[in-house]
Amino acid sequence: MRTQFIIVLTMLLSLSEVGAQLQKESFNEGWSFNKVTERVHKPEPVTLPHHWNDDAYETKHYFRGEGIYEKRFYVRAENTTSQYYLYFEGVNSIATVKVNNKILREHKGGYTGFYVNITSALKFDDYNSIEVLVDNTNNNIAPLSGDFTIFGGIYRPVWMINKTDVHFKLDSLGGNGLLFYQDELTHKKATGKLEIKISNLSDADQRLQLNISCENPNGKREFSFSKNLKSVSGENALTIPLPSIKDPLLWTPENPNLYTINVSLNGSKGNKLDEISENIGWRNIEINENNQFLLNGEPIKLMGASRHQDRVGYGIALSDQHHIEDIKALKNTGANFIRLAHYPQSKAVLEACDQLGLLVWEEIPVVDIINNNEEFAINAEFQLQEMIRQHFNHPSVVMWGYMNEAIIQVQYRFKDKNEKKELYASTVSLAERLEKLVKEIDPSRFTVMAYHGTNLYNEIGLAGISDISGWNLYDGWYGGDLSGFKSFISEQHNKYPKRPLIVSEFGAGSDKRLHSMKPRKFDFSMEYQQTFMEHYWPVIKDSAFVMGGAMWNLIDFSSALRQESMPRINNKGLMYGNREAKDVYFYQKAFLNNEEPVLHIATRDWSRRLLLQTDSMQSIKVYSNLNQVEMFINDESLGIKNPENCTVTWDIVFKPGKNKISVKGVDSDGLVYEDISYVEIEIADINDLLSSGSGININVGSECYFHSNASAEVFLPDVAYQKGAWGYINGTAFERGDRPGTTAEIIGTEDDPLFQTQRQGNFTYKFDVKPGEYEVTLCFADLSFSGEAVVYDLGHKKKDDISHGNMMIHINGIVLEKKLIPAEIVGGCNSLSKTYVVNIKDDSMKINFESKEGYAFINGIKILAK
Ligand code: GCB
Repeated sequence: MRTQFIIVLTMLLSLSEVGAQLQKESFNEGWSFNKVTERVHKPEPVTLPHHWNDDAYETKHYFRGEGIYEKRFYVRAENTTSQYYLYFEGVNSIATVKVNNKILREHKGGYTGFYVNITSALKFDDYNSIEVLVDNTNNNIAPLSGDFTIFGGIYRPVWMINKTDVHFKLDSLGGNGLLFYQDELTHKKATGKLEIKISNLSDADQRLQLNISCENPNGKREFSFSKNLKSVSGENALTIPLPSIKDPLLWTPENPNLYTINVSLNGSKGNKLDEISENIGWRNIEINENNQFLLNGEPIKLMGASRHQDRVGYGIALSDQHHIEDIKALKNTGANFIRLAHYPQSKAVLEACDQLGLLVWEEIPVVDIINNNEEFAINAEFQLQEMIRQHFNHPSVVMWGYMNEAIIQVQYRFKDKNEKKELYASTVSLAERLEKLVKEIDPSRFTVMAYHGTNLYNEIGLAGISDISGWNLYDGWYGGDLSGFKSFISEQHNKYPKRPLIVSEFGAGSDKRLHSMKPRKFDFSMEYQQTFMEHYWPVIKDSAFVMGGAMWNLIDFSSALRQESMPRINNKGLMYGNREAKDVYFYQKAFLNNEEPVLHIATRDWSRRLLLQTDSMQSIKVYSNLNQVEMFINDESLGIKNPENCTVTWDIVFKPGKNKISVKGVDSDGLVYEDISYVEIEIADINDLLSSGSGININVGSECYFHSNASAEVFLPDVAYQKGAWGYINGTAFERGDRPGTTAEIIGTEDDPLFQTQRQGNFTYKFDVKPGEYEVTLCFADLSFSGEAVVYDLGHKKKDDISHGNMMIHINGIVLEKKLIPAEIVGGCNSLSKTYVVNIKDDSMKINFESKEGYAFINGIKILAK
């Protein structure tokens, strides 16, 4: 035992002799977590990062409340350490940190990191306890609401940082003591300076030495120098000009050249006290008189996407690798721009943007609802200061945002004119404060705000406060049509030609279960999202006055309040929540990526197709940035075509069964590329469907094919009756305004899209089946109850015409229902499926729906032969 002790001791001594010093260690292990509800104490063991809102994927009433994280940890008295800090990378939303029952810090803001010096509360050579009370209730700090889930928890890593009394200052804004300022930059020369803050927590003044060195992207030392200084007890700040660098390698998205600055702090005996190493980049950013963004003097159109930070299965408790994977996926599309919506994101994200070359718009979560009070405003300022302080040194960041759609709630939710006026005015004055603050702390970057598509922003004087005006535009999705996009931005430019304009959002939802040969606005088909994106990107590219665009959104993300086709998920992603790319991802890639050849058969989202006879000709789309593409079906050439707008289509009649689609493309150097995909085709024939046991399933009221994950059934688009087949006679498909169906969530089913459309009136469905026994399932949801409107859904109208459809249903004269009122059985917007077994003696089956009160309706039909 004794010998072992001596060996360990010798190892420790020899480690410190070679200068090894523990600087920080993870503090993520061994916690217990307990929700503070009804005072029930049921702690569960957790490892950080952790969040408590898995329920946000299930219900819009996800838990917003308090949670307590606790742990015990041992602290040894050490010579090398005298100050102990905890660094929390992110806790949503309010954190109160207590060590050994002493409150050391309260931090308000869920998306920025913070330090806590815990030294004064520690017991040495003993166990200590820590308790972090976390609160994600709606608490008068931004965000109060938004189209994203406000997950609660200590959801980013925590570190224990060991320091001596004298160290680089870990400040109350989460700064690490080092700021880099670029002064002058040309292709020939780069100059800059460092602002260094040192905390001397000892009582005495100290003689110190700073050693500063810099390596270029190739690892070559650019300079190295030392500086002696005397630090007084307390705070010390100094600004140190850096030696100029000759022929600097500039940072650009194509060549994200990073220089590393190393700063170490030594005591009078040459002992190392602290060190920091930061990556910096040399780049100039300007906006010219044509409102173009210039990087290093060259115009660059900013094109990319926004990104939220959650991931299915993990919520927001992500690993650095998770973050990096997302940023790589965006870079891979050829994007040069990312909007970190709607809040500051993890250090790993910013580092990845620096390293991969993405220009960043980062913003604070002042979105949606803005409280008109001083506490809210002061916290917004604080979050802004923290964000800028913490991410200041990242060359990728080029603009700071501080508001998103700041008047949307006031516009739609408030009725009183005077109240509206007051709230508009207070929003403008908050914007002016935030704008001023950015300009004070970081005049080197631009400010930006995102508005939704209304001139109100101009009228109330909010537009134009920031350097850049961002417009979130959804023409052809929530409202209007695709052409409205160009008209809107042109109108803005004509009215305000001096305002730099960026399209801060544009996107359309898509659900892998929905496919359409006639894609239309708000049908959530994969195909409409493609149509939408194929329209917007060229307009952005071709409109010289537009600085750029960030599509909405890189990945489907969690938004617990959202309903639509996939409740709880905003499905406007280029990628699914599991990070699989949708076909539309390759359109964006073909459109933006000039470096890498793209050749992608856009059939991956829909590889098994049960088709109506009338749809047996399929338009097969290929996304490519190559000049020529040759299509082969089952190895037979269909000829060569030239993509336009990175898109080329062939109309193909497939043979039933598995079909091989292959394409070859040639680039300008004559290199040949290939892509292969398989589609499985079945043509819906009434007899085949019934005899094979698949049955005839109809997605009533919709032009979309619906693939149910829940039942593995395919529901065919609703069609008018044709002899020898099936279909409706009379009635009308339910449209809400100019969109199909409702966006309200349907309770009691996962097949929301099936139940969200219906046929209404007095109508019949006729099936030309042979006599025999059939199982008929009728799927109902009374949609006259509108569900709760979500404010982002600008086209959603509240519905008051409650009808409580009351209907009589009979099949070939047999009465199935005399007086069926689905809403009375299950409630409005709830699913009700009823199955009836009937014996058909005639040559066709006719299901009659007759209104008794309100209107008769049906949302889905399934017919199976017994
Ligand atoms: C917006 C909002 C964003 C929403 C998006 C949408 O304009 O800024 O937070 O998620 O629209 O999908 O509706």
